Amino acid sequence: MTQSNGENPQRTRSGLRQIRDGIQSRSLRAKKRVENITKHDVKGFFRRNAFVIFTVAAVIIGIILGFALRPYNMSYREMKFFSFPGELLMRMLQMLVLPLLVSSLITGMAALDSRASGKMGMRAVVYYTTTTIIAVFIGIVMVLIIHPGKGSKDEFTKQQKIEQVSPADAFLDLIRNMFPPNLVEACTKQLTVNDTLFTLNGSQEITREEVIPVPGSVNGVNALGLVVFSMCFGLIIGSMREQGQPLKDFFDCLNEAIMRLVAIIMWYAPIGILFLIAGKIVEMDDITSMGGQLGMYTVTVICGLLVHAIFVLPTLYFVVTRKNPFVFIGGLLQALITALGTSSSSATLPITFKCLEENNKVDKRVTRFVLPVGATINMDGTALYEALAAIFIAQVNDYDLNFGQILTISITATAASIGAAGIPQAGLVTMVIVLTSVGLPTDDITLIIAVDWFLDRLRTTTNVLGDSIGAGIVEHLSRHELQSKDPEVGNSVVEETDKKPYQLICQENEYENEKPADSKTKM
Ligand code: 7O9
Repeated sequence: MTQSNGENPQRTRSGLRQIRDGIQSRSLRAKKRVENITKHDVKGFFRRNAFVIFTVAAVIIGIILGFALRPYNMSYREMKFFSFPGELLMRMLQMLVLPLLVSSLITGMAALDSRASGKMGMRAVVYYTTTTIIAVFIGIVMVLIIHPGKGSKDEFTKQQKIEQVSPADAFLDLIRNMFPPNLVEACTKQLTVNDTLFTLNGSQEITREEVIPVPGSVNGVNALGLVVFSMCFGLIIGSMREQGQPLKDFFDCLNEAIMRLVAIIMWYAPIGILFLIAGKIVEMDDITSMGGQLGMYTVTVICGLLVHAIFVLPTLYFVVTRKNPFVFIGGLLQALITALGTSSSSATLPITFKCLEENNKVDKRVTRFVLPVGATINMDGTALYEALAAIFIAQVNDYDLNFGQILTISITATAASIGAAGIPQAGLVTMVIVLTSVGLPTDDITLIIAVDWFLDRLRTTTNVLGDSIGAGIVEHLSRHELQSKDPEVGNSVVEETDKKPYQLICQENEYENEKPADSKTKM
């Protein structure tokens, strides 16, 4: 007892001390861990979102800088110097678009068998047409409700002549451009056929004049031709099995290399965007002199685009996938801001790829297939804009449109947005086609040119959003086909197996349950 009594207090004390020490050290460690976690978290948060934070900051600084420099009335040369860093970004992005388009379409098509790609293609086409028709509908409803045109053109000043285009010729150009006779030239030029008035001396007595179509070409990528070629080529390579493997590997590798270049250029993007936006704000005409009708027109377009981008597309995404659309859009922020800065959905394509694949983890087989096609034919913002602009011009001219004419406008606007990339000098030409289809004066396009640079940016952002949400929706709908581990369907595009030789992929799929321990070693 005494022993125990004598020993016990000591033991108790030392035990207590031990416990206290233990608690203290544990709480210290916990504190440290909490501190570490928070620091780590914050760091991680900034690192993960660095691009987005930089890009958003670039837009804000660009706007402030632009407005701050406006009072200095820069000369044209100075403005060009000022927007030079922005011009560089545009050139860098455009540099990557061609190899990216070709390699991603070829590998995307080669990775799927013709049945899977057919199904996925059908889904994409259904999505493109649905959203484009909805966009046109929103545009028409907006312009009819807000009614920005008051039936007078007094406030408009600029009047130029707009060249006439025959819709039939434009349509034939579109089909012609699908089949480029010279693939190298297709990377730099588009074919166009101009009507020229010729005087024919058919016989000695009669001299008659006739309009003759003369083939020519304009600068610009023939995206449609390259898309058609790459898709066919990829499909054929995919069906060639082992024989096609070297080419598959080649384009896979090309694509991977281009994506690494994109990752580097993305660091420069915020600077470029800053100067693109600031430069444009410095350059623009005085906004206060803008007429009331033009202001209302701008507001109408913005409302239409907002309804489509913030309401329709996210709802569609939610209905199909049951996932939060705004998380998805959050991952796309950088692409959207780049679209805003560059006003070109094709130049934004590299960034769109990066955002979808890395932030939103969309399957590469889907993005490679859906995004280039979307950038070429799916332009919701453009469709909405063209329908809205046509009706605005009718309102300014006090021209009453009946239901049939409004229907004609919606059909031509849809077609124009699908064909834009295949019609040379699209922007203006497609607008002319929409207007002529209902007999509106085409010269009035000049009324809206003053605000076009600004609205172009917004519709480009809508276009990019439409393409990206399309990729998300198509991926969700095609998930069963994508899950099938058929080696023929080619996991060669899926990240882990990306660089593995074909035989290894087959082996792994055969012995799925007993994967070799070092299945990641290259043979
Ligand atoms: C807007 F596939 C690609 F990426 F290589 C590709 C290359 C070129 C895709 C498309 C094009 C292309 O030429 N597109 C194009 C788009 C040509 C003319 C007009 C337009 C319409 O552009 C939109 C608009 O003005 O509303 C918008 N600026 O999405 O880029």
